Amino acid sequence: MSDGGNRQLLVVLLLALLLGFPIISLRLLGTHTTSFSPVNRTPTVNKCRSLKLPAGPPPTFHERSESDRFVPGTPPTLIRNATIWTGAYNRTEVIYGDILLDKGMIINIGRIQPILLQTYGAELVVFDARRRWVTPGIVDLHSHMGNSPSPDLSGSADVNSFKGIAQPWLRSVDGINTHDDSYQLSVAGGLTAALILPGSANAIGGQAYIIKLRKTAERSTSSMILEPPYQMNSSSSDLSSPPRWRHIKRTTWLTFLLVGENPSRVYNGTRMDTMWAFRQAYNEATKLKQKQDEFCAKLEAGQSEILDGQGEFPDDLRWEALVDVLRGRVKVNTHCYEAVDLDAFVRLSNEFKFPVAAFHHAHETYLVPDVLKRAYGGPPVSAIFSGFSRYKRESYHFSEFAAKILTENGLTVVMKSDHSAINSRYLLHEAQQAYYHGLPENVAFASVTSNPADAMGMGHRIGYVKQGMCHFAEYTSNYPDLAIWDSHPLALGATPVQVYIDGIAQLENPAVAKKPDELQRAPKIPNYDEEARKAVEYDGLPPLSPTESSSDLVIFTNVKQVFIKSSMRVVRDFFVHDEDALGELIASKGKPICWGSHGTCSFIVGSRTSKPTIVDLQGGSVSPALSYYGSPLGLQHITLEPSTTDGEIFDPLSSDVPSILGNGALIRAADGLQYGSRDALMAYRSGVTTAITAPEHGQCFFGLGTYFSTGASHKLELGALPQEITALHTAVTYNAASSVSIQIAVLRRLFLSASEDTSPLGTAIKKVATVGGQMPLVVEVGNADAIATLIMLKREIEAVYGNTVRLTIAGAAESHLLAKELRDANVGVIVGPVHPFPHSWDIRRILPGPPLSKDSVISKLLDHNITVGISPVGLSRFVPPGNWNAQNLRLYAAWTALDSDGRINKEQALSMASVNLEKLLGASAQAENTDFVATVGGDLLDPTSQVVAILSQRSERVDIF
Ligand SMILES: *[C@@H]1O[C@H](CO)[C@@H](O)[C@H](O)[C@H]1NC(C)=O
Ligand SMILES: *[C@@H]1O[C@H](CO)[C@@H](O)[C@H](O)[C@H]1NC(C)=O
Ligand SMILES: *[C@@H]1O[C@H](CO)[C@@H](O)[C@H](O)[C@H]1NC(C)=O
Ligand SMILES: CC(=O)N[C@H]1CO[C@H](CO)[C@@H](O)[C@@H]1O
Repeated sequence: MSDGGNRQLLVVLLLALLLGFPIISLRLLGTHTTSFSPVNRTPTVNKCRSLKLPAGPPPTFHERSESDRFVPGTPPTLIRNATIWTGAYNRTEVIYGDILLDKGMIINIGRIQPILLQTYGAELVVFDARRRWVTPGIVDLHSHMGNSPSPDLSGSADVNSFKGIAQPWLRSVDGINTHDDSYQLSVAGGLTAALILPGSANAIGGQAYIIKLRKTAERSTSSMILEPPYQMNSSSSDLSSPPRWRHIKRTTWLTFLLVGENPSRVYNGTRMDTMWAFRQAYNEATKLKQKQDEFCAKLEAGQSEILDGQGEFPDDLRWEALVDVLRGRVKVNTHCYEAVDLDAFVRLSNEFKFPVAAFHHAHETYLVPDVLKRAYGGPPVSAIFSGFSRYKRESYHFSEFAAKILTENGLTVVMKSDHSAINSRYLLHEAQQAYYHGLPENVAFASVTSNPADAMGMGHRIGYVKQGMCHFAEYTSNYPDLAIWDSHPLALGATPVQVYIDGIAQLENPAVAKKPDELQRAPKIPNYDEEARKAVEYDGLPPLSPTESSSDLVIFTNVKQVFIKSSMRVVRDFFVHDEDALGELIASKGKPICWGSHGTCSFIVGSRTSKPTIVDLQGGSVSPALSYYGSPLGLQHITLEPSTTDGEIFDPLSSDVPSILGNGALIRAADGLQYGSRDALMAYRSGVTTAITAPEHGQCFFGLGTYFSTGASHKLELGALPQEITALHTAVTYNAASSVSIQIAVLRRLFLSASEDTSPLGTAIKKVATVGGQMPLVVEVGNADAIATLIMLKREIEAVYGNTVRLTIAGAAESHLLAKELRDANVGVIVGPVHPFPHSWDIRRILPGPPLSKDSVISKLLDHNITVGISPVGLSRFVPPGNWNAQNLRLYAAWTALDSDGRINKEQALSMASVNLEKLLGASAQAENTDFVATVGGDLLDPTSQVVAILSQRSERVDIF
C-alpha cells in the first residue's frame, strides 16, 4: 500500500476512535460457558433486596455537611457581586449577589448574612466578580479525555477494544490516563466534569465513568471519579443503600468502511449484524436477570435449599452491567446518527424494556422526534454537535437548526465535544453556536450544564448552582464547580476569569482580556423559524444555491458601515454613528460603484431606466468577502465517501509514481474541483465566497493550489475560477513514512537543482526560487524546529539564486516560539486552527491564550509585524476533517479580535480572513476584484448578523438570500 494510503489509514483510525466508524473484529457472543461470580459473596438476602433499589445519590447525601471531595486546607471562599445563572426555574433564574463556598459545598447564595461571614474571620478568601456572570462548571456528556490523551503517543489510546462486538464488561476507567494536556486546557475553558465514554468501534463498547478534571493530591484515576458507581470494586459494595448511577456506551451505526491494510481490525458487519449482537447480548442478560429474580423469589419464599446455603446467587461479571441496564440502573448512552438506527434502537429498548439516557451524535433525531418519544421509559436526550457534519454519509442530513427543532418538539438537547473531535475547552462555544441558530437562551445554557448533568443522573452534584433552599425541590447542595466569565456565557469568545472545582480555584494568575460592555448581554438572535421548517421539509438538505438579483442595479439602503480592501488590507471606508442617518451603497453588475450617506448616489439611480432591486440592510454593513483555506473544500462533498471526492493522491516519497504521469508531474487542485458541495455553498452563504485549496491536503508531497468561488455551480461559470494556479504547496510531516530529515533533503535537492529541471515540478520550483518569488511556497508545518530548518533552507536557496523566496508557514501551532526569526526572514504565517491544540508531540508547545497566557500565537506574531492569515481548522492530517467549518470563518475572525485584549480590531480581523490569506497563498492578484458581503443585524463579524446578499463583480451579479 502507498504511503498516501498509510496516512489515510492513520487519519481513518483516529477518526474511528472519535467519531465511531466501525472498526471491529467480529467475535460473536455466547461462546463462553464459564460463569464468574463476584469475589466476595455478601449475604444473599441483602443482595436480593438490593436488586430492587433504584439508582441515585447515597441516602445521607442531603444531610452531609462536608463534601466527599472536600480537600482539607481549601480556604472558604466568597465570590462577591456575581451575576449567577443558577439553573433553577427552567434554567432562567439569575441571582445578583454572592456565593459562599466551604467544605467542598455551596453554603449560601444571594444576600449572605454578615454574621455568617464573620464566623470565617480572616480565613475567608474574597473574589470580587464585579457583576460578571457565574455559571455552574461546564459538563461534557461525551469525552475521550484520558482514554485518548494528548499529545497522542503510541500505547496511550485506550478508546476502543478490538476484541469483540459487544463487551459490556469493559470499563473506560481502566484506561483513563492521568497525563493528558487536555485536562488543564479544558478547565481553562470552564469545563469541570466529563463522562468518559469508551469508543464507538463496538456495538457495546463498555462502561463509562464521570471524572472531575482537576488534579488530585493522590494523582490517581480513581480520585478523579465522581460518585463512584458501586460496581467499581465488586467485592466492596454496601448493599443496604441504593446503588449509584452507572453508565454504558453502545453504538448503533452503520457506515461501511473498509480500512484495508489490517483486516483483523475490520468488522465486516451490517446494521443487521449489529442489531443481532445487541439482541443476543440482551437476551443473555435477560436470562441472567430471570435466574436472579427466581432465585430471590425462592429466597423470599423461604425455600430451604437456598437458606441452607446450597444455592448460589446467579451472577456473571460479563453480563451484570447489562442486567443492571434491564433493572433501570444504568444510563445508556448510544452513539447513533440516522433515523434507521434511532428507530432500531428504540425498538430494542422496547423489546427488552430498558430506558435510553442519550443518543450521541444524533444527527437525525430532529427529523424523527416521534421515534424518540416512543423509547421505553421516555425520550432520550440528543447529544449533538453545533456544526460538525458531512464528514461521513451518516452525518450528511445534519442541520444547524437541530437543537432548536428538538427543543420545539419538547425534547432535551445536550451539546457535547467528543473530545478531541471538538476541543472540549470550547464546549461552551458549541452552545453559543446552537444559540446563534435559534436555540432559546435558557436551553443553550442548559445544554452544557444542567442537561448533561441530569442525563448522567448527577444533577444533585453538578450542572447547577444549588445551595438547597427553596429554589430546588429537594434539599441539596451541589459541588462548588463554577466558572466566572469575562462576558455573557453566550457571547462569542466568553472566557473564564476563574474556574472552581470542589471549591478550589483552578487558574493561577489568569490573563483576562477586556471585553466591550455590550458583551455582558446575550446577543440578539434573528428568527429562524422558516429555516428550521425548511430543514425538516427537505430532510436536512434544503436547497442552498444562490438566487441572482433580477436587476443589474442593486441599491442597499440603511447602511451603517462599508469596509473595503485598500493597499492590501481591509479598512472601514464609511461609518455613521447616528442610526437615524444611515447611508447607502449601489452596486452595478455586482460591483459597488457608489456609497456614502443617504442621497449620495441619487444621481446614478436617476440616470438609469431599469428598475433597481432594493435591499434594506436595517443598519447592517457591506464588507469584503472572506477567503477560506485549510481543508479540501471543493475537492470533496463527504470527506470519507471516496465516490464523492477527488480521490487519493500518491505520495512520491513512499510510493511509485504511475509512470504514465511522467517525471516531475505536479498535481493541480484546480483539475479536481467539484462545485456545489453543501460545505462550499454554506460557506458562500456565510460570506466566505472564495477558497484556496491544495491537492489532497497534506497527503501528496507537492501540489498546486487553486483559488475558486464557493458559490459557483461549475468551473466554466463566469468568475468560478478566478485563479487556476496560486502557490506551490508542500508539508513537513512528523510520524510519516519518511523522516523529517528526508523530507527536507528532498526539498533541498529539488530547489538547488531547479535550474536544470524542465518538468512541471521543476518549472513550478523555478517560479518559487529563481524568478524572484513569482509564486509562494506554502509549507504546512506546526513544529518550531522544522520551521527553523525551513528558515535556514530559505536562506540557502536565496543565497544560491540571489532571489527572495516567498515562504508561507501554514498550521504553525508553535510559530510563536520563532516570531522574531520569522519576521527577520520575512515569512508569512497562516494560523490554523485559530486556537491550536496539542494533538501530537510536534505541536505540543502551544501558546494557549487567555486565561492561561496573555498572548496567543496570533497576537505574538502580530506584535512582530508578521503577515498573519487565519483558518478555522487544523492544518494537519491528524485532525478531523474540516470542510464544514469553512462557514464559521467569520466567527473565528471575530473571536481572534475578542481574545486579543484590544490589540486586534475588526479591520485587522477581516484582513486576516481575506487579503492576508490571499497574499500568503498567492491569490492576491484578485485583491481589487473582490466580492462583497451585505449583512443585516450587524457587520460580518457580529456572530448573529445574517448575510443577505453577495456582490460579485467577477461574476457580474448580486446574489440575494
Ligand atoms: C422552559 O423553557 C423553554 C425554552 O425557552 C420553553 O419553551 C418552555 O415553555 C419553558 N417551560 C416552562 C415550564 O416554562
Ligand atoms: C472483510 O471483507 C473483506 C472483503 O470481502 C475481506 O478481504 C476481509 O478479510 C474481511 N475481514 C474480516 C475481518 O472478515
Ligand atoms: C512593528 O511595526 C511598528 C510600526 O511600523 C514598529 O513601531 C514596531 O517596532 C515593529 N515591531 C517589531 C517587533 O518589529
Ligand atoms: C459593584 C457592586 O455591586 N458592588 C457591591 C459588591 O458587594 C458589596 C458587598 O456585598 C457591596 O457593598 C457593593 O456595593
